[in-house]
Amino acid sequence: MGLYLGLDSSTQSLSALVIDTEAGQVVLQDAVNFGQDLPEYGSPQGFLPNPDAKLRHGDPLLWVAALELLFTKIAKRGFDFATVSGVSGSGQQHGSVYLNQRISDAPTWSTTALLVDQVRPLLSRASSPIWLDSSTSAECREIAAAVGGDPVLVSVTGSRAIERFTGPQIRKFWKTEPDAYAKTAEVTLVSAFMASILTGVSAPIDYGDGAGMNLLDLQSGAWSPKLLAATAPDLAQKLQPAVPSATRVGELAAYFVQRFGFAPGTPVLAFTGDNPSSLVGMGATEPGTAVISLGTSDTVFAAMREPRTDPRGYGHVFGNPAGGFMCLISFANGSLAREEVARRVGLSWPEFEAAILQQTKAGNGKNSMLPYFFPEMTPKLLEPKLELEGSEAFCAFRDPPANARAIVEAQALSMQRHSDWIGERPRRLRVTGGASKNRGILQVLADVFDARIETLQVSNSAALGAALRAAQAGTGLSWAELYARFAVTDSSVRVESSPESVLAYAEPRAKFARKMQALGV
Ligand code: XUL
Repeated sequence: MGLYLGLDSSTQSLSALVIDTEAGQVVLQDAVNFGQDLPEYGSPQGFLPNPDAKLRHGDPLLWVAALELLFTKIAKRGFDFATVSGVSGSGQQHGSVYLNQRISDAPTWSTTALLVDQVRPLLSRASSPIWLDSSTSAECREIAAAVGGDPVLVSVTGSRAIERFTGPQIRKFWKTEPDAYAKTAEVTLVSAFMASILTGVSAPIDYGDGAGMNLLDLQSGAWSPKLLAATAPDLAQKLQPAVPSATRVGELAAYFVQRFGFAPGTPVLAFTGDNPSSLVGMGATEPGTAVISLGTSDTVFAAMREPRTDPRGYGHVFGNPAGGFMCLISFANGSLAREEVARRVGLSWPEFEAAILQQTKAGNGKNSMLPYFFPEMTPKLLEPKLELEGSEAFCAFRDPPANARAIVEAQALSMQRHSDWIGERPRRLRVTGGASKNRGILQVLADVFDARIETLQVSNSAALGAALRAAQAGTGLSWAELYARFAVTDSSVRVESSPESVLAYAEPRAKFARKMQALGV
């Protein structure tokens, strides 16, 4: 029993959550917003702005600075880090960090200098391609061709070659900056990078996040030699091994003990991807509960009863941190697209919610939208594709309520269509992420999926999942015992589908399918 710290390094923020396993309580939550709290890194939305919508890189030093700032902020609140018995975390998936020296071989972090200043000279690439990057189509084709086609990739890794996945990104780095690639001693993921910073040693990559690299052989749990060879030379030497998510990767470096007062020897459990971590935080590591996470990306994921793959090629199979596998479908046009509509029609969030709940009805009076403000990964659209169909005012973004409902209906219809391969139709959906507070969005999801919607009392499921994983390893409590204490549904939120609205979606669903077919996606 004790206190366990979970960290989540996501696209726009780094958050921390501490649970007390004995009291069954979340005792601390805090966060650093990259754009607002660290404006000097020039990343208002968490990544480096680039006029080319296909190019999306983040600054790894920003993530390190955020860690230091977050711990400083928490310490100022009077929290005693010495009470923490274990740490784990999660990171935005697929993003990669390139180091000219393994962290294990780098000098021990000194307490007389800031961490960012000690990490800066270790980078062999100043920026990190992140999951929003879609610039590697050529590399995807090359990797797939080298191993015998996408079906081979799917059978080995659970995914076809995907632009944002790490393997194609590594290949692009090798092709465009061969000297910098040659100087790279270690390639790691955001998750394992953060674990390496905390421990001061090169942390291995877990099966949850490692499966998002187009490199992991899901059956053997090892990097596939064929895929390593198809990706870039000498890659095997630059990667840490892949390990089960429950692996202890080290203990907190002396730096954190001395600067923030953590107890010496505090264990650190492998970090994982934010989605696998949320699977734990939502209490959904057993099959039967599908989760929808509404964040910068929207994702649909669930533990898998039997390994299946998406015939359309958009979905993925990742390691389930509690063992076995999970499926995941990810949509790039999530909150950034909702925010774009709200901005264009001048609605605040409460107004956006009221527009859906009070001013419009299921089916939106035949006003509909293809909601791709940015390149999309599900379905695969390398160029933005925004199409409005309906009244003149709606098409000109002059019907705020209908415009608000249209983006949400399109997102829900897309999530339903692209998760149909999972098999069982979900009767119960657990929804998390910032936008899960919006009852209007929850109602549309309930009606489109014809399912009951639940949310949990703790909304930061990725950080909660990380704290729960650290606690499971530290206390030996079962997942069921931990979920009973922490993955508790919010009884004030029970959104049911309405039969009338469910029927009203038959036509929009068919229309959405026709549009997808016309686009060939
Ligand atoms: C998952 C994905 C996104 C990121 C967001 O495949 O690309 O959900 O993990 O952080």
